[in-house]
Amino acid sequence: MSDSAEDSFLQDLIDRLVPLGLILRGGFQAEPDDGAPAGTATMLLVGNAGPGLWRRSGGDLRDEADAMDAWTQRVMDPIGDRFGATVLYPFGGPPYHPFQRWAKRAEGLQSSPLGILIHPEYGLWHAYRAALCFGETMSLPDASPAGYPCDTCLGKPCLSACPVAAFSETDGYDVPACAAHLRTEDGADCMGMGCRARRACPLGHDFVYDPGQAAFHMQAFLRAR
Ligand code: B12
Ligand code: SF4
Ligand code: SF4
Repeated sequence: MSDSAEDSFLQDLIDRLVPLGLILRGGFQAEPDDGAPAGTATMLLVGNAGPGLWRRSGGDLRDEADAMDAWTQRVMDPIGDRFGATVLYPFGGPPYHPFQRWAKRAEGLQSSPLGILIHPEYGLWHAYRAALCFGETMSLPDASPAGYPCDTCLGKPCLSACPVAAFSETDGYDVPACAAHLRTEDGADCMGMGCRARRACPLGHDFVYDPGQAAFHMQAFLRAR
């Protein structure tokens, strides 16, 4: 593809994602140890940030198990067909595709002390929904390191905000302690507004999920435990 054909190809893709509340989250040239399907030359990541996905497409979720995953597949499979890409999803495992590793390559992000990738603009309020795998090599802008705000974050409030100290820099995330708390009356705050540790981060305040969206994800997390 020529550079201008690639530009219009990417713009066409973006134009199909935006009305759904999805965004193109960068891409990279696949290396043999990336875990991409054989023959993949370029991977593009699709995801969401802030309340946009919920506001645009939340009403299209159906009353079914894993409703967000099912919706994602319904909208992304046809996009993959149209653009000639194999679509991979972050769900459906184990084993899982290494979406966070791919995201680090695509956008130059790094892990926060919570395990979630921190984005300089979106903070902790973003996620990945699909990866598009192409056989052609596309020229993509290099993912310049996005900067790592956690290094200079005074007091790292995310690590002390959890009422049951489920996060620690040395021991990672104590999932059973978190889930047990969420099942109590005191867990209603996290269940209704989203993880308090995530909310304590000073970055990305304009992207904090709407309460309905946060509650949806917390319920899905707890159901899966
Ligand atoms: C299994 C899983 C979990 C497990 C265990 C996480 C763990 N200890 O590894 C559980 C159920 C606990 C979990 C919880 C959450 N998860 Co989760 N999870 C995954 C999943 C499906 C697979 C991870 C994996 O094993 N990958 C395989 C390895 C080989 O891939 P990798 O990229 O090389 O590995 C990375 C991860 O393991 C990560 N990691 C290590 N420890 C932890 C701890 C946590 C909490 C997380 C999120 C990641 C993480 O670091 C590795 C190197 O980068 C991914 C989707 C995916 N396919 O990646 C989402 C994913 C990592 N989760 C995500 C999210 C948002 C959450 C929640 C915040 C969901 C919520 N409630 O809203 C919660 C966090 C808890 C909370 N209190 O809110 C996002 C993170 C997005 C981002 N900004 O980085 C992902 C990418 C899903 C998505 N659709 O975007 N998750
Ligand atoms: S509170 Fe600070 S250390 Fe924690 S995720 Fe936010 S920027 Fe990083
Ligand atoms: S959801 Fe609540 S209990 Fe669970 S880790 Fe976050 S702050 Fe802690």
